[in-house]
Amino acid sequence: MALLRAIGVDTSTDTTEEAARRQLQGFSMDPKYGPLACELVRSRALQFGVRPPFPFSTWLKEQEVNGTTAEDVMRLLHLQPPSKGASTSEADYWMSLRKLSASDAAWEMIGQMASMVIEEPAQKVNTVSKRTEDVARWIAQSRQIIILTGAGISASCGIPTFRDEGGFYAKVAQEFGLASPQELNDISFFRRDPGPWFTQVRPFLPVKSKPFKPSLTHRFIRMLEDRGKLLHLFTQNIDSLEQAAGITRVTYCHGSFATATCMACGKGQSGEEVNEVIARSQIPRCAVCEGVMKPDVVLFNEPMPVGVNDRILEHVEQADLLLVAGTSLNVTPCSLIPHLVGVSGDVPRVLINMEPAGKDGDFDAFLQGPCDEIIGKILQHLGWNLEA
Ligand code: BV8
Ligand code: ZN
Repeated sequence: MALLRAIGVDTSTDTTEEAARRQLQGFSMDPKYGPLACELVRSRALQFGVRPPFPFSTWLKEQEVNGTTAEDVMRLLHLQPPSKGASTSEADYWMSLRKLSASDAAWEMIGQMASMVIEEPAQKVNTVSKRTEDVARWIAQSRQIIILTGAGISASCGIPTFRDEGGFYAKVAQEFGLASPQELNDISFFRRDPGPWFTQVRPFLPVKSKPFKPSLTHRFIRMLEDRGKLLHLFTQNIDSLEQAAGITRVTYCHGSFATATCMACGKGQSGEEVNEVIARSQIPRCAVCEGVMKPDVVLFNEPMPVGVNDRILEHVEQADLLLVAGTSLNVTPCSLIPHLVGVSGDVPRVLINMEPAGKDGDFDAFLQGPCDEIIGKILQHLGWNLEA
């Protein structure tokens, strides 16, 4: 009876111990299910988050009798399968598995080993590979689209991304000899020495003499707004290209260079003049107290701009589609948006990115590649005109 309960069989009606035994015996004699009985029970137990109700050695014996290879046994257990060409033989792996099966805590040990092995890839594993047609259909049917963007959507405008190989952070790390370039983007580092941060932001500073042009992806978002389909854009970017594209339903989650604030007396100022000073390789100073003027972009361990978290929570409930583009989803709270939208369970969530991103289960579709290219295809399917 306990065994039946452990695998989620309803035993609340008058099942006797004897009847339960008969049910299990019938199951084990079934020519189709019997030879896999242990594996079927183990996977049910896994679904219910409980320990399989028999020793690991019993399960392993069944696998051995069925002629399963060590590689497949490891895969079933979510352990690292033996790499091809490794000198360890099939017999060696079986020996290790048998040794493990001698322990009473074998299931617990396997659980721990599996989470150590799958934790990192599981964060990056994505999802159903849908076709652009499917995503275009979702867009056509939606009226409340939430979009989350990151540096990848400005890559085609000549602005470096942060974490890609050869990206912005790699250059910064090299230039300033830092183990972690993130350190330099931390507010405490800026307070100690603002110079390096001003040096590193110079390449993508929005200044009149060197205006960047919005990408096709920016213009597509504007088009969604014009067509009454954009509920809200949450951008992590600080290049102000949303403004250049004329998008108004937007939250600059990590602030922007549009304004600046004195670190000493709190006086605010428009960013235009401040940005010109930074572009001339100088440190901008407050007209009142000579304190350092910091552009209102959010550094690590600085609070989010007032209202951002509330706006996220308010909009995730109203969305009928989520599009995420050009972000590695490494930074909270924006990285939580896919999960938050997913809570309702019936809103499609799409990732358009060069590489997988986010946590397992964050997305229903992953369109891999340069976002302008993918958006171009989506536009074709929608029959909407936007010059490349
Ligand atoms: C806050 C600003 C309350 C300026 C940036 C420990 C665990 C978990 C969280 C935390 C923790 N300790 C602290 C935190 C919170 C912290 C955080 O998330 N840290 C992480 C990194 C561990 N967050 C904060 O501090 C935030 N504040 O939460 O307040 C609080 C306070 C204290 C402690 C706790 C809570 C503030 C975050 C502000 C971040 N600001 N910098 C500057 O850098 O100079 S971060 C930086 O990352 C940029 O701003 C950027 O917007 C952001 C996100 O990066 P992405 O846009 O995703 O760029 P990335 O390069 O990573 O990826 C680009 C992607 O595009 C890649 O995937 C690539 O494949 C793809 N791509 C490239 N080309 C294309 C493409 N895709 C499509 N097409 C292409 N063509
Ligand atoms: Zn001041």
